[in-house]
Amino acid sequence: MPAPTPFVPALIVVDVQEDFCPPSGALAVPDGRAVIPVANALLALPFAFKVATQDAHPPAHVSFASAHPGAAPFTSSTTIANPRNPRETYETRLWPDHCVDGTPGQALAAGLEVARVEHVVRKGRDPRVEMYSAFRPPLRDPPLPEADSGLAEVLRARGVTDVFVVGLAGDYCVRYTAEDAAGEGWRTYVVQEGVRSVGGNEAWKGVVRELGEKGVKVV
Ligand code: VGL
Ligand code: ZN
Repeated sequence: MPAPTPFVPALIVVDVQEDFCPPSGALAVPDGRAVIPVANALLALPFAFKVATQDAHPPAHVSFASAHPGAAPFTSSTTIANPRNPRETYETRLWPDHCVDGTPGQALAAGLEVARVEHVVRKGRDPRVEMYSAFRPPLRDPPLPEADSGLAEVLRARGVTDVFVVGLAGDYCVRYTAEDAAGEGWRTYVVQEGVRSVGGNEAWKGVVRELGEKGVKVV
């Protein structure tokens, strides 16, 4: 008989934080609080490893509209360059100030069962770059090791084979976290009931297609 395929599943709960939850969050995702019971139900299951991520920005982070004169949150964007290679750039949307160090909005959302979380990743800490993915910023030519979260190494050290993702926001941090996980070679699943998006259901439908193209299964 062939050896059974190893199955070592990890759960990543992405950015379930007060600032992404209505009604009070600075960058409230529509219906965002609805992901909390789903995340809690998954956290109660015997995943081999349970991770939560936290968007954790310093004041005046490059993704804040307030850091760019004349820019408006949600509607403006800016070009971010790789600090080591001015020719590598990407466009990113600008946001209200959110998840700022030392503010209550950065906290994991009330009611999330954080006691079951074994590892917390704080991301977006480098003031120069946006980082939606829980793994690393999109600037990779050359990569910026100081902005890498180290999560890939932690998952590899645990022998993880499969990654399950839920959280906020589906069209930003969930999406790029799942794409990077699949790109690292893990079988990757997004549990749709546990996701809400900045752009609502319409935005999420488009993301589902793109995730499929990157090898991520939406379940
Ligand atoms: C996120 C926008 C800005 C997210 C983080 O967690 O999806 N979105 N920062
Ligand atoms: Zn952010």
